[in-house]
Amino acid sequence: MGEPTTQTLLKSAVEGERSSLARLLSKIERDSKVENEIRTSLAGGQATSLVIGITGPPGAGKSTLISALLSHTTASYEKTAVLAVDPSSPFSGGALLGDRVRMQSHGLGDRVFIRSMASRGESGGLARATSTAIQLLEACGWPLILLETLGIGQVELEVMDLATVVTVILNPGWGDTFQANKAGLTEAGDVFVINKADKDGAQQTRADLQDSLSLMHSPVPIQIFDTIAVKQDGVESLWQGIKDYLKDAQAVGLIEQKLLSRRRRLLMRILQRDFDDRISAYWRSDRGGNQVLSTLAGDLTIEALRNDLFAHMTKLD
Ligand SMILES: Nc1nc2c(ncn2[C@@H]2O[C@H](COP(=O)(O)OP(=O)(O)OP(=O)(O)O)[C@@H](O)[C@H]2O)c(=O)[nH]1
Ligand SMILES: [Mg+2]
Repeated sequence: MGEPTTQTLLKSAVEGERSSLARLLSKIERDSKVENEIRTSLAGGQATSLVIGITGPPGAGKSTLISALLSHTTASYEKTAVLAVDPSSPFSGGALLGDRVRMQSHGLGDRVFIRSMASRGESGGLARATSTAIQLLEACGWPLILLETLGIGQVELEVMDLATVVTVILNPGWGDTFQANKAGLTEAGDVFVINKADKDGAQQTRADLQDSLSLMHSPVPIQIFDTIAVKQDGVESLWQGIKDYLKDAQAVGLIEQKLLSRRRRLLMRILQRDFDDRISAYWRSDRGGNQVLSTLAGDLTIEALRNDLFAHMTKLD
């Protein structure tokens, strides 16, 4: 028996077969052709799942907090998928495995699907295939997706594109250590958390954060929550706060706007990827190769090369 095709796997994943979903996620990570095929197959679908982005500096407690949130999220939405972007390879184990065990110690079984993706040096704290992975989870009927971004402590603009709501996790002392990134992180967030509130300085951090947030103009009130994720302290209030944010955002049309912008972004990415593939095909073709050589020799202008590329790229595969 040969390997099942991508379409066979997709059909079975959409019907609810978790192992097919897991295999497809591995395939789209490894192979951009498969990623394109999945995107194309799912292109007509609507963005309906809620994506909660969980971001913040390294070690802030993002994974621990996600783990603590799961019992609440599954009570509200029945099922929750977790996508955690990890700097290492998905096959290397290590910290990633630790995360998984921590998160899976819930006994929530079928109601939780946890997956990590290797960022492989992509900027913005996300892996290349993350948006396709979200699209796939959506098609497979996961109504809520928690997306943990890499804790790089930089502006996490990418996650803003994908998430319906961005939760920024900070720790006491944030005001002192992350001075340079303050503006970026405060801009990115819809809901803020001061985790490790058992440590000194939580009050001061709240004051600092309130200061930075007072400069923002959000159509929806932005709240700050204190949590001690390791003890589940404050986690229920946080979940209520996220739900309140979603309700307020829905009321002013912000959710619809975000879902639409996610669709637009996906569309743009598909076009960009196709465009890149075609440029590469032209570059490798006899015609393109000769035109490039002529340009390098100074016999052809770059403008002429570009015109030739545009004229011939659609004829190549
Ligand atoms: N004291 C205290 N420690 C915490 C709390 N929450 C998490 N930790 C600890 O902080 C460490 C980092 O937690 P993680 O959940 O792995 O943090 P993370 O943000 O996911 O880390 P990266 O993904 O590596 O950026 C772990 O040792 C946790 O046990 C808390 O509320 N209080
Ligand atoms: Mg983590």
